[in-house]
Amino acid sequence: MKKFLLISLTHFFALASIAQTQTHICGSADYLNELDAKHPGLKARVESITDHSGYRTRSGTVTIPVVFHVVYNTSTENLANSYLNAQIDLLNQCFAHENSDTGNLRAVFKSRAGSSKIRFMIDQVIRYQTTNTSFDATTGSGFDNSNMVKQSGSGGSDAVSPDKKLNIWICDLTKDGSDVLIGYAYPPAGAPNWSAGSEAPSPAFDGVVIDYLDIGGPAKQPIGYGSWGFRGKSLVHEIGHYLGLRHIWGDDGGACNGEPGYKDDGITDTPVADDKSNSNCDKVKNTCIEITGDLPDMVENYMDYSAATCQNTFTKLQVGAMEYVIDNIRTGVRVPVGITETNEVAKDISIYPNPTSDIIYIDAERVEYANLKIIISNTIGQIKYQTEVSSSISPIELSTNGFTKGIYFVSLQFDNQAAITKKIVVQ
Ligand SMILES: [Ca+2]
Ligand SMILES: [Ca+2]
Ligand SMILES: [Ca+2]
Ligand SMILES: [Zn+2]
Repeated sequence: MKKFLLISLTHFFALASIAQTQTHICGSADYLNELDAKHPGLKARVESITDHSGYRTRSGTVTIPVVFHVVYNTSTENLANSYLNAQIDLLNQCFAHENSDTGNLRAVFKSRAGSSKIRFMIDQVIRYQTTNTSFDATTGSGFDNSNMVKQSGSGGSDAVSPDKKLNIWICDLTKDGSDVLIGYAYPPAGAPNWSAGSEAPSPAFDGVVIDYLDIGGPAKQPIGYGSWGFRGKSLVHEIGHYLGLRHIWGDDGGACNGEPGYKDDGITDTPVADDKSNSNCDKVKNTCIEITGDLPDMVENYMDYSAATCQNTFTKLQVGAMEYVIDNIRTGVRVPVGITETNEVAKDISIYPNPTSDIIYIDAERVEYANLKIIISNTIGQIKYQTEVSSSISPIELSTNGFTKGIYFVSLQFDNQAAITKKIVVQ
């Protein structure tokens, strides 16, 4: 018991000292430590299993609908849609390994870089002004204070269909102006490499909580954008957890293979590492010697605590593990009915907010076309609105004023070729 308590305290001291240098911190390992403190020995039972899913189990793209809950106290925290769009773009680039900084990956890891078939689109944006000035995770017990952001009765916003959508709560996680924790996520129940009980305490808490300071991407830099590393990469890391990935150093407090207390991340193509990187980009370090094919520590990996400027890659087997989770565990998390998942064009388009009351935006920026015909029809096929726009307009803004409440279908026809239909709800 004392040993585990010591581990927990040590971790908190580390958090406190790292906070001063504003490092990339995620809470998921802390959650494991907390569970361990509550149930001594649980952490030790974390399985070390070899990845069994292989690379690229998917032939088609799967698109995850994202519900952004912007829970703000000040107007600064009420991030504009441009930040959310930029973040979604960055997610899609990073999960496809098409992000602009992939070239920074060292040659020795190039053959291990994975490109997933997982994409993201905004399903809806919920904005709620709270009287809570911070949801920092160091106040109170465990994540109780942070998880208040997920409860309408506690100054937060309730999850929307967490079995079907990825809920992401954006809020102030700072404490006294410092970032002690940037985000956290729960793996799903039954995820390989995680012990029982690591999942969210209830389905209503499933999803990701992330600091408003690190939402954005190249098209709209996060507010906290600075030299040390906010780049919108924290959400890539947290969604890695949501899809079952562990930290590459195994959350074992600094052990290497063969040493007492060693834990593996369960992914064979991420090199063994003793401990987390300290928010830097040390491409020289090789903390653990692997018996065969020894490699340096992979600081470019999203599941390290290296600087965001350093991170640019998931490995092939990490991709395989995430696709395994989306296809076998989080099987309900898919684009809603009305969206053609297999359509290669569909993944590059987002329509938001959805549901809407008076306006929709169509973001088709990533599709190459000259002219786009837009037709909005109701459920019995009556055309309520149609227009044609050129590719120079993005996002496309359409008013739904005058639409009676209900379900509509938005058909998008690009240059008289690819056509997709997406469902929207006017409320
Ligand atoms: Ca590994
Ligand atoms: Ca380790
Ligand atoms: Ca090594
Ligand atoms: Zn993490």
